[in-house]
Amino acid sequence: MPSALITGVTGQDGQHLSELLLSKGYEVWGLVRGHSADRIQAYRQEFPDVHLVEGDLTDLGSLIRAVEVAQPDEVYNLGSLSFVALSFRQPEATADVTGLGPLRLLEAIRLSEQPGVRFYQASSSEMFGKVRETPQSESTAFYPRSPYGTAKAFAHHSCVNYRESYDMWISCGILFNHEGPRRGSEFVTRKVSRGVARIALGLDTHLTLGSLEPRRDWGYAGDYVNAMWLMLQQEQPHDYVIATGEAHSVRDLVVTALQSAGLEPDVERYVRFDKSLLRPAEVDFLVGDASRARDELGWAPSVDFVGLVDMMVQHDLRLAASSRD
Ligand code: GDR
Repeated sequence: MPSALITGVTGQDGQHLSELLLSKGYEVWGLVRGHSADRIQAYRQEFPDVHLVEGDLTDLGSLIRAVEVAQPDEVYNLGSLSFVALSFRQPEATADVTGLGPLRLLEAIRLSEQPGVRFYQASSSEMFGKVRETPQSESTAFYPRSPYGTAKAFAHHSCVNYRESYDMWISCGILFNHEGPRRGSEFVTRKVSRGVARIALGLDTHLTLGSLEPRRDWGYAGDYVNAMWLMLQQEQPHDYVIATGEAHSVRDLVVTALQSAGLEPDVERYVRFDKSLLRPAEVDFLVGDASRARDELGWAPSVDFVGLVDMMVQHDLRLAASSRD
């Protein structure tokens, strides 16, 4: 039975990946910090078969112990401080967790003398930031626009360097935005799907957003964790862009969500602007070229933009209706 250690196990991707690996017969270990009890409790209830091991990406000793306990064949590093807006307010914590965290985990694996471990790093399209070319591929130069993006770029380069220096088995997935009903409500897709569901049920009259102009390449998180697993099953480690190849603006997102809830797609009526939601530097337009993943991994997304938004809105309509009753 192969075993896998997942950091960030209670997050959106951690949950999808837990589900996937358990269904494939893995022994799954999740790294959790001691003090996020509510989240851990909820995760435990949903995934009673996952073993939890305590550790923190800011603490090398705890990572060494976690690797010792779990004895993983595969390590998926999904843990990070992942909300871009927050990274501007907590740049140092972001650099520590999101940037140095993966480096510490690589050191823990290197020191563990388990040479066969395969490592997945959650790299991000935020590294492309102020894009140098469109669409972005594995060879596009990075130009991050946030403390989060710079931390992810550091982590990405560290992974490449460890792969080349120590012959470690490391693959980085450069994932574009990936969403779904498990997404946290601070991210724009979930904020919109929840907000629109509440409007449709008469619980709210509007939702409040920052800029409606940024464009993103939004895919379904369930599809994206499958790509992570596929990357670690290859003969050689490599870095892969994972994206749908289609971009939509935040405005398109609102229109599609309103339609999915059966409301008039009248953005001016339902959305209020709050300038405090603008970021000091914005990423205007991201769209990925996932040809390598398609050709080498046989990976393709199964959910398109309208299907994704509809899945989230319908989920939040049910949720809002049940909490109202
Ligand atoms: P992003 O995701 O920064 O792309 O990073 P997010 O959903 O936060 O923002 C997407 C775009 O929407 C604009 N926006 C708003 N965003 C939020 N959160 N709330 C608002 O009210 C709002 N109004 C407008 C943003 O300015 C932005 O342009 C996500 C994260 O999951 C990262 O961790 C991950 O690495 C990347 O995707 C790929």
